[in-house]
Amino acid sequence: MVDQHNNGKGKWKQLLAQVQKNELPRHIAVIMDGNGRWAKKRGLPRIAGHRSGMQSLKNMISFSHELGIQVITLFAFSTENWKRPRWEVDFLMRLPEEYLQKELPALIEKNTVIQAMGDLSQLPESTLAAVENAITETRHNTGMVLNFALNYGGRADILQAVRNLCREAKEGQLDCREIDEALFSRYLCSRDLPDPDLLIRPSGEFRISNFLLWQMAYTEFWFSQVLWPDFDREHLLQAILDYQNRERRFGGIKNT
Ligand code: V0D
Repeated sequence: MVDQHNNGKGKWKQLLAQVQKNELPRHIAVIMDGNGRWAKKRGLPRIAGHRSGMQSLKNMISFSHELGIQVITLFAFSTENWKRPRWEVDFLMRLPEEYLQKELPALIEKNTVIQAMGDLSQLPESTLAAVENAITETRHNTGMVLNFALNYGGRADILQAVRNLCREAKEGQLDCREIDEALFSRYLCSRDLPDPDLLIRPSGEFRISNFLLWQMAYTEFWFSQVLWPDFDREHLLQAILDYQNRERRFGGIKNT
């Protein structure tokens, strides 16, 4: 009888009870990895894994919204992902439209702000149009920020910041001695967002793969073997609890 409380649905409620609501990570970054492997394990085509990963994303977003997370940055497509087979890239590029067609009304209802970062100019026209429309439609919202990294690379981001700084210096709009961390941050494409507090990377990889490099200087990393389509609210709560326990332990000596 007692055991029932620890099964299935009970587990996440137990974890939720341990979470400190006033010390949630403000910004969670996620590398949604392991979709292809999830499909392969089941003898399904890779695209079935991506579709399942999209369901997992929906769940994570709605649970994060309930918890009161302020910003989520999702690594949806990296600059390296163009090297995948053409049919897979084509399929992936249709997902933003598919996702937004179904989810945008509910996201607007929840006061969500949709943002994107990366070199969007290389995206197919219809993908870009759907993303830009979602950004415009949610521009004046004030709730949770969903920031999609599309054709994003951390080094490329740093380089475009350097180029813009150099140009402004050359044009005499900027004195190089003014360049400090705060100023540099404002030239990155994450300029309006706080740095991530927590990075979640499932699927057993222990790398950051050219994701937010400058911005993750002090981020806590949470790695897990779970494949992204299997990532559920229990994993999210576990990641948040691990984050909170580390914050508690290192609270006094952070940023050193
Ligand atoms: C595939 C798991 C939503 C990761 C999630 C183009 C792999 C599903 C979006 C999306 C992808 C992007 C922008 C936006 C709204 C939704 C998405 C890609 C892949 C890469 F404004 N899911 N999703 N984008 N997958």
